[in-house]
Amino acid sequence: MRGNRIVLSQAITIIESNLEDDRKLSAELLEKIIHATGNSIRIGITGVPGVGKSTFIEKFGQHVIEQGKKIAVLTVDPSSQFSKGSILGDKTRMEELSKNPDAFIRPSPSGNVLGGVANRTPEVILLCEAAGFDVILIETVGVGQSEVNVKNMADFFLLLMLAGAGDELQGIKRGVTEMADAIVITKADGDNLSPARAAMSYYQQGLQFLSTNSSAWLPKVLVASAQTGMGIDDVWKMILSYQDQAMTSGFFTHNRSRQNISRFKNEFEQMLFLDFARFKNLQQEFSNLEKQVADKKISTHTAAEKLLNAYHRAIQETKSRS
Ligand SMILES: Nc1nc2c(ncn2[C@@H]2O[C@H](COP(=O)(O)OP(=O)(O)OP(=O)(O)O)[C@@H](O)[C@H]2O)c(=O)[nH]1
Ligand SMILES: [Mg+2]
Repeated sequence: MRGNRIVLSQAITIIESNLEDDRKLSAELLEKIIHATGNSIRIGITGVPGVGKSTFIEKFGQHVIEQGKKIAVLTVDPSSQFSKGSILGDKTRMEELSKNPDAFIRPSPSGNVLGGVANRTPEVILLCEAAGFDVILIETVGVGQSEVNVKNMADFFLLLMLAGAGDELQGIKRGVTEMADAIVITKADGDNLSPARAAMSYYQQGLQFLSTNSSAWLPKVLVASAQTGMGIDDVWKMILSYQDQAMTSGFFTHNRSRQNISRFKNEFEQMLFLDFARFKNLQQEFSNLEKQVADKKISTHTAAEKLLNAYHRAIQETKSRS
């Protein structure tokens, strides 16, 4: 909490660890810092590979630091396949930012986490906040389930896009533009400037018809260049005005509470699942039922009920043994 970045890194490693001792330590750690968390703006950034996310963050991050802020950059990748590329790329693309004492850059853990994207970014965000970082950027690649995850942990969701290609051509999945609080057309420099401006008006028209969520915020479209720095300050000012509006309306707090509740439910589901998984003999029962369901011998509902009963019996048995 005194802002020691080495200690912060070590704490994150503990939070991300699946070792039993570390899980206990994590829980203690989170209890101790919880009162010092939440005092930040959490910004999710997405866009297809190569759109310019890392380069944008390099510029944007430095700009935000110039405004007196401390910024933490976290990345969420759908698979280690992508993260390998990003980590290598990010070392060069966030060179200045990574040297800045007011920035903290942490790539997502490599290696496979059980259940894919089950990483602990929401808790890592809390650690960064407790360490005094007041702008949190969460970068994700525009594929798969990761946008939804990031949307669920961010206050503001930014989609980076290129001019001159439709959503489908850019590989942006349906629904992602609808999730965005703002679209930024990137690489708006050189010959690309006027196509970027054209794309901006195109998307502005499209977004007009989107039903707004309860935040009463109308999604914005901007152009920016990480190369020239054009538009970077506009993006920051826009986010500040969002924060202002969402705080006044109460949406900011409401949205975070909703996110906390959903995280709580997810964690409970995970705990239930892990508790179930400790009974090795239930794995056999699980496979048997799977086969019966596949062969349409029993209904899925009955199979689920049988498994639940077997689980309850297993708990009962451990109790009577102890
Ligand atoms: N002209 C121009 N080129 C840019 C700009 N921003 C990024 N680029 C270039 O676009 C390429 C991809 O940029 P990255 O920042 O690595 O893109 P990314 O979205 O982080 O890519 P992944 O991490 O692989 O998903 C690099 O060669 C950058 O130099 C910009 O504003 N203008
Ligand atoms: Mg990148």
